[in-house]
Amino acid sequence: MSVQVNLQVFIGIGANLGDARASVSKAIDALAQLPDTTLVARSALFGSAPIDSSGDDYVNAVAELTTSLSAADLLQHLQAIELAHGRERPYRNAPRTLDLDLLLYGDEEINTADLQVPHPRMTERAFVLLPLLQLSADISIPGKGRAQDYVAAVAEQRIQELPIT
Ligand code: PH2
Ligand code: MG
Ligand code: MG
Repeated sequence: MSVQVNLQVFIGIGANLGDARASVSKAIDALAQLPDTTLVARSALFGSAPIDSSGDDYVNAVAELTTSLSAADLLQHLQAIELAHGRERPYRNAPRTLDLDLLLYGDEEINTADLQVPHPRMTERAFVLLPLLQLSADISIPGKGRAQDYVAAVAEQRIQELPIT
């Protein structure tokens, strides 16, 4: 008999095309429906200025899951949800209807052609760090240390928590 191991996983969610707020909320609902996966918590929605990107302000959030899916299977599911929301990839960091990034997968470090975990730029981005820290104030990032220690360096990035509507 094989034992199913549930890992704690964090997903970064972003959108800045179409009804971004609705897309992020629907994406969280879709994450809750994934097989062998439980949605544990979700951050508030944040509005943030595009970083190395263009177009409207982004809506960003982070979701915490537990899952027994492999990282590769989880990535496939994330890409399927992106596609279901009309995601196109005309060029790098183009405005997008929905972006789902695997930020943390347990304490694993993964470096394959398709997937790098922890997400390589997560410590440089307020739109990842602030929602992540809402869910887990003392979280550590494998290979990088405490997420909290990176916040001061992103203080100039414009971001605000959006009011609940
Ligand atoms: N995602 C990017 C590039 N730039 N900027 C903001 N504010 N929010 C994002 O989600 C975002 C970005 C690439 O995925
Ligand atoms: Mg991204
Ligand atoms: Mg992405």
